[in-house]
Amino acid sequence: MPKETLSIVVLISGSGSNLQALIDALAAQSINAEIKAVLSNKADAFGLERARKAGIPGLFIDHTAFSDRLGFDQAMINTIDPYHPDIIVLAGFMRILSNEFVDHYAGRLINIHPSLLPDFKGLNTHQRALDAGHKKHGASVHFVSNELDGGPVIAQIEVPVEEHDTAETLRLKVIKQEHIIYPRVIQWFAEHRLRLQGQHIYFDHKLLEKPLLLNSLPASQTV
Ligand code: NHR
Ligand code: GAR
Repeated sequence: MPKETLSIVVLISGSGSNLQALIDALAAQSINAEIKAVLSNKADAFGLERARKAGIPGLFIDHTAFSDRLGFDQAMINTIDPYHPDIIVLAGFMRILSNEFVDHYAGRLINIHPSLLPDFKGLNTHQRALDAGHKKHGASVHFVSNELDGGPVIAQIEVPVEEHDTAETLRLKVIKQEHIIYPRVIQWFAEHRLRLQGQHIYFDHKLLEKPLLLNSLPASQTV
């Protein structure tokens, strides 16, 4: 029996280059998934234009119109739920989500974070990696839990920190890798290879002991 198409809703706040990478991967590869809607808390997010250009509804909810986080999060839930998404993908979404939102989408909510978690949770990760003198930096895809950037990590990709790097050159190196790693993780969801049970990730029905490190794979190969 053929499995149904994975329904995705993407949340953004800005440029949406990760959204674009996903749109492109879905168009180019045989991934059984469809982005149903893109939601932004910023009216001028370029990602909304990317969505509309791809024929995907690009929706805007103004977080400043709500007096508290819960009101905004409830409005997002009310907007997202009619699309019946199998997963919610945070792609440069910059608002911390309430426990109510996270619990509503438990096991279906993922984020890409520009550091090798658990290093450098929160913001300004590239400068902090430089300041700490780390020789390796990168990005992590994780399930969102109620601990900010603290949910179980699915996959990571590393980049070397070189002598000449600045926060901006590091950002560019990392985001290029994000565009490879995020569509690949979403492909695993579409193939039903990933599952969260409590705080444990199962990959191909086996407990994942540590994040999958995708560096070692050539760009063309899928796990
Ligand atoms: N929500 C929960 N509950 N858990 C996580 O792990 C989340 C989350 C919401 C977003 C992305 C995250 C990142 O990858 C993310 C993970 C925004 C902030 C932040 O401080 C921190 C982490 C992340 C996203 N936001 C400020 C706030 O007050 C606003 C900053 C701004 O608007 O520029 O929400 O890094
Ligand atoms: C990405 O580097 C993503 O990892 C990061 O913001 C960028 C979004 O770029 N996310 C966060 O910092 C979340 N707090 P994009 O809009 O071009 O995909």
